[in-house]
Amino acid sequence: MPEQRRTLCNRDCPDVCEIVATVEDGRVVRMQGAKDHPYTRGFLCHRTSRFLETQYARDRLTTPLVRRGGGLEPASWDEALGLVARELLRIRAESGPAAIFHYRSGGSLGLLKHLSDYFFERFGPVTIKRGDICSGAGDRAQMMDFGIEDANDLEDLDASRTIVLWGKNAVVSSPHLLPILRQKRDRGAEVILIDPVRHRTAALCDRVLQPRPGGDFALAMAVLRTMFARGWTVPDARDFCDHVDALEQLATSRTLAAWCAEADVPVEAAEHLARRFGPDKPAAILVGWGLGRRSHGGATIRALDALSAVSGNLDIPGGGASYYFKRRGAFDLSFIRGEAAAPRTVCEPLFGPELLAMNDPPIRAVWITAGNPVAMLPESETTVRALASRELVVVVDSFLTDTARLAHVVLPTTTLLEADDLLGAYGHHHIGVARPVVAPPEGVRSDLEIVQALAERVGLSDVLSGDARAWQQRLVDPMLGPHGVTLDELERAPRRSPVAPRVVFSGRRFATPSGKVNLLHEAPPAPAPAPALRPLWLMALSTERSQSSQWARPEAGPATVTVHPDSAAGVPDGGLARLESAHGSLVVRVAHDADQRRDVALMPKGGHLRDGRCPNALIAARTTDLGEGGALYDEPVRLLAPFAEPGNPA
Ligand SMILES: Nc1nc2c(c(=O)[nH]1)N[C@H]1C(S)=C(S)[C@@H](COP(=O)(O)OP(=O)(O)OC[C@H]3O[C@@H](n4cnc5c(=O)[nH]c(N)nc54)[C@H](O)[C@@H]3O)O[C@H]1N2
Ligand SMILES: Nc1nc2c(c(=O)[nH]1)N[C@H]1C(S)=C(S)[C@@H](COP(=O)(O)OP(=O)(O)OC[C@H]3O[C@@H](n4cnc5c(=O)[nH]c(N)nc54)[C@H](O)[C@@H]3O)O[C@H]1N2
Ligand code: SF4
Ligand SMILES: [Mo]
Repeated sequence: MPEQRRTLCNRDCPDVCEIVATVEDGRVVRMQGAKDHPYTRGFLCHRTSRFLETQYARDRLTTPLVRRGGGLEPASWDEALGLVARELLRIRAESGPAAIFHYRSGGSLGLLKHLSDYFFERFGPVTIKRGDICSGAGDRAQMMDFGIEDANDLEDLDASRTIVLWGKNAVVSSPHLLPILRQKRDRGAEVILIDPVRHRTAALCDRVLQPRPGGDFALAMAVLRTMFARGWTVPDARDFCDHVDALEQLATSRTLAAWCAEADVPVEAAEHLARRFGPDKPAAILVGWGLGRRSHGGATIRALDALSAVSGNLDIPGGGASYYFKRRGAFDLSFIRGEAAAPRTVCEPLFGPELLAMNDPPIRAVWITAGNPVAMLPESETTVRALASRELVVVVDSFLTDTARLAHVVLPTTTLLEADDLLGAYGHHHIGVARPVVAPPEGVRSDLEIVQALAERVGLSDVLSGDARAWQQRLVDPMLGPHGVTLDELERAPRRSPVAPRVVFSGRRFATPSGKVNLLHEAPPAPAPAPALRPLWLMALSTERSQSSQWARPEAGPATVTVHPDSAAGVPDGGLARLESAHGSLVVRVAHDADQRRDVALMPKGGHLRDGRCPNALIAARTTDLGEGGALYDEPVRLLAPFAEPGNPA
C-alpha cells in the first residue's frame, strides 16, 4: 500500500518546503509539495522534483571508501573510522588540534549538522572557517547597521505599495516567493527588479533596471540625493539614525546625473524609485544575495539599509530591508562556542590559498562535511593543490564529488529524504522537523551517527550521546519552551516561529552600540569597467537545474556561457569558444542573448571541475569589503575562438 509521509527540504534554499513523499515497499516513488503549507503551496522546484534520480542514483555511495595505493576502495565502517580516529589522535598529539581543520558548508541546513562542529570543538578545539562565501558581506553589513539580522514576515508585504527585488532571481533561487509576489501585484503593489542580468523574474515585474554590475551603490545614492533634495526623507531620521548629515553630504556630493551615469541607469528611474520610497511609501526591499558577492558588496548592502532607514520605510509595515530570515533564532546552539573557542580560522573564500600558506602548525588534516569546496570555492586548482598535499582528508558526502575524489577517506551519508533534523528557513519564518521518509540504504550513516561513532573511538562518547530526537529536544526546549511550543507540536506540522518578528524594527529599536541605525557615510571606489583585455565580468549564477554542485541530472559537454551578441568575439550563437580569465580557461558553448548587458558573461554555477564545467577554475579567491564574503562576480574574462589557442584545434 502506498503511504504518504511528510518531511522538510533541507537544501540550502530560502524556501524550506514541506515535501509529501509517496512511499511504496520502502521506496519513495513520488515527491510533491504540501498543499497546506503556506509557502510550499503544493509545488516543489525543478531540482527537488527530480530528486528521486539522485536518491536512487547508481553512483550513490553506500560504503566507506579508503585510499589504498592510488585509488579509493570500499572499506568497512570499522576500518574507515578506526583509521580516521588514529590519524586525528596522532596529529593532535604531534601538532596540537589547530593542525586539524573542520569545514562544514550548506549541503544540508539541518540544525543538527552543528553537532559536527560541536564534536570538533570538544576534540580540539580545532581550526574552523570564518567569513561566509555566500552571504558574508551582507550579514556583516546588516549587523553593523542594525545590530541584528532578520527579516519582516512575508505576509507583511500585504502592506507594501512597492516591492523591490534588489538583485534577486526568485524564479530560480526562491520559487515559492513567486505566488506571493503575483498576489501582491494583483492587489496593486508595484514590483521592481534591479539586476544587471536580465532573467526570467523580469517577466513578473512592472519595472526592470539593469544597472552596471556593482552599480547599486551609486543608484542608491542617486535615490537618496533626490529624496534629500525634495524633502522626502523622514524629518525625525536623526532620532533613530546616526550620521544622517554625513549621509546627506555624501549623497549630495555628486549630481543626480553623475550618480546615475556611474550606476548606468536613466535619471528617470532613480527619480521614480525616490518617489516610491518617499511620498508613495511603503516600499519593501527584498535584498538579494548576489549583489553582496562583489568587492564592495558590503558597502552596497549598507547603502540599501540606509535608503530604507532615512526614507522611513525600515520600521513600518510594508517596508523593511529584508535580507536574511534568522533561521537559527528559534533554536538553542549556545553550547557551541565556534570562533570564540577556535585556536585559528580559515577565511572561507580564501580556503585554498590559506590552507597552503598556514604554518605553525600547518594544517595536516581536513574534515569536510556538507560541502564541495573544490567546485564551489574560487580558485579550484588552488583548492585541489591544498587538499592533495594534506596528510588526511576526510569527506562526508553521498557522492564522489570533485572534493571527495581527493580524500583519503570518504564516508557515505544520508540524503534529504533520510534526514532526521530541525529546520528554519532563510526566506520565511516557518520552522519544523525533517523526518526520515525512508531509512537510508544499508551502509549509510547520518552525520550525527558518524561523529558519534568517531567520538566513541577518541574517548568522547559522552559528549555526543543521545539520538537525533534527544538532540532536537535539547535545541528546541530552551528557546521555544517559554513560548509553549514543543517538539511534539513541531513534529506534527511546521509552524511560524513564535520568536520571529512581523516587522523587525517596529518601535525603532536597534541593537547597535548607540541604539540607532548606524548609517554608512563613506563611498567605496566607483566600480571600474572590465579591463580592455578581458572586457566581460564572469557571473556564475544559480540555475534551476542544480543546487550548487548537485545537479538534478548530470550534464555533459561544455558549459553554456551567455553573452550579448556584440560581446561574443565573433563566435556564433551555439558555437564553441574558449572562456579565459587570468587564472585559466575552459571550452564553452556560447549562447547569444540581446537582452543582456555587453559587459557580462553568464554561466551556471556549480559545474564540476572534472567535467571542465567549473567556473571557479577561472575565478580568483578574493574577499568582499566586509564580512569576508566571496567576491565571486568580479572576475574579468574574455571569449576566444578555441582554435586561437595553439595546439588546440577546435
Ligand atoms: N535553483 C537553485 N536555487 C538556489 C540555489 C541554486 O544553486 N540553484 N542556491 C541557493 C543558494 S546557495 C542561495 S545563497 C540562495 C540565493 O541564491 P542566489 O543565487 O544568490 O540568488 P539570487 O539572489 O536570487 O540571485 C543572485 C542575483 O544577484 C544578481 N547580481 C549579481 N551581481 C549583482 C549586482 O552587482 N547588482 C545587482 N543588483 N544584482 C546582482 C544576479 O544577477 C542574480 O540574479 O538561493 C538558493 N537557491
Ligand atoms: N562561482 C560561484 N561560486 C559559488 C557561488 C556562485 O554564485 N558563483 N555561490 C556560492 C554559494 S551562494 C554557496 S552557498 C556555496 C555552496 O557551496 P557548497 O555548500 O559547497 O555547495 P554544494 O554543491 O551544495 O555542496 C554541498 C555538498 O553537500 C552534500 N550533502 C547534501 N546533504 C548532505 C548531508 O546531509 N550531509 C553531508 N555531509 N553532505 C550533504 C552534497 O552531496 C554536496 O556535495 O557556493 C558558492 N560558490
Ligand atoms: S530546494 Fe528550495 S524550492 Fe526546492 S523543494 Fe527544497 S526548499 Fe523547496
Ligand atoms: Mo548560498
